[in-house]
Amino acid sequence: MKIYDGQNVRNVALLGHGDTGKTQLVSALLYAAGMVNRLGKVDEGSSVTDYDEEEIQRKFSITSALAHAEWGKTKINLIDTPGYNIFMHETEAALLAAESALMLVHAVAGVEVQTEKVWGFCEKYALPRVVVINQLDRDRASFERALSAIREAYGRTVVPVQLPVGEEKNFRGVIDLVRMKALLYDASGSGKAKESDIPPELSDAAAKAREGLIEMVAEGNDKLMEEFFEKGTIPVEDLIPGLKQAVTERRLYPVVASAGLPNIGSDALVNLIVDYLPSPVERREVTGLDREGGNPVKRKIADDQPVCAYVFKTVADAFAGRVTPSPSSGTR
Ligand SMILES: Nc1nc2c(ncn2[C@@H]2O[C@H](COP(=O)(O)OP(=O)(O)O)[C@@H](O)[C@H]2O)c(=O)[nH]1
Ligand SMILES: [Mg+2]
Repeated sequence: MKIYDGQNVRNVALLGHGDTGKTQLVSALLYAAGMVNRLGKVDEGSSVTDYDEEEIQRKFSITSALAHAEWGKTKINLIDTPGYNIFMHETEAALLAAESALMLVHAVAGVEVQTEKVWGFCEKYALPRVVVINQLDRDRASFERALSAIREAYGRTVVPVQLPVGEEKNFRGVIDLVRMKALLYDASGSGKAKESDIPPELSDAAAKAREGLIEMVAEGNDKLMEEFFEKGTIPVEDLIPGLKQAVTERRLYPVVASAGLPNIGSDALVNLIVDYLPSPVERREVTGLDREGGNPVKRKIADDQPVCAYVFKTVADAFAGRVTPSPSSGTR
């Protein structure tokens, strides 16, 4: 088995209201990362994480499920969770195994009842999160409208790091506001972008959005604030670590544009997970109970510490009996 350093692992839960496209997005990310050889689809019963008969038949997730992607040196464990109210206990249990979350928001429906619920879970477990405005290819989808609903609900620390290129059936890519490049996806559904210049009609909007991002990254970071006042901007080599720090410290919640079904934005999102979301090592320590007296003990999370596991899910398999999936193996 391949061994990864703690700093090269990401445990990411996908959260959101039912039907925001979590299960579809997991399949899209796995395909973009080259982990599976076709783009699995919820509607065809071929998604990677809705594999239970009942889930395939009903076309929604009932339990949380694990899948993993390798991306360069990094192993990304994706935890797909159910979005329906009656299965929320599964979702909450999965969060104990995650250091961060992708919060999916439907580009047509905006903030919904379970969005608020799972946002509350993230607050409870102090999880850094990326807001994914998803299904931007749908009729009546609007990045701007969804974004203002999210900001109205959660405040100005929710800040775009991408803007969509096109919308509804013309949605074809994203602008990376950190590197100021357009990432365009073709109709093949590969999830892999071609990098190009920002389309001229979007350059003003992109420049303005970038300014907003830079200001938020600098806020709460004295060194960057000084640099910002001195130069009127923050160079990209300081912006990247500054943004990572702000995300990890939950001073900033980055927003991205996506559509899992046509697989648009996927490799950009995988890169973002690696670049900006924290590894388990950055969680630093956890509290558990000792075996003798049940007294609370703290354990550092580091590669040189003894193995210590937290079981967040056990499945009863008709053939294999009870199975406890580990993040390193996935459930299938
Ligand atoms: N047009 C479009 N449909 C999508 C997209 N993502 C998911 N869907 C559809 O939305 C429905 C719910 O998707 P699913 O992944 O099961 O949502 P979940 O409940 O959040 O896991 C399914 O019919 C999907 O085919 C997308 O990006 N664009
Ligand atoms: Mg699902």
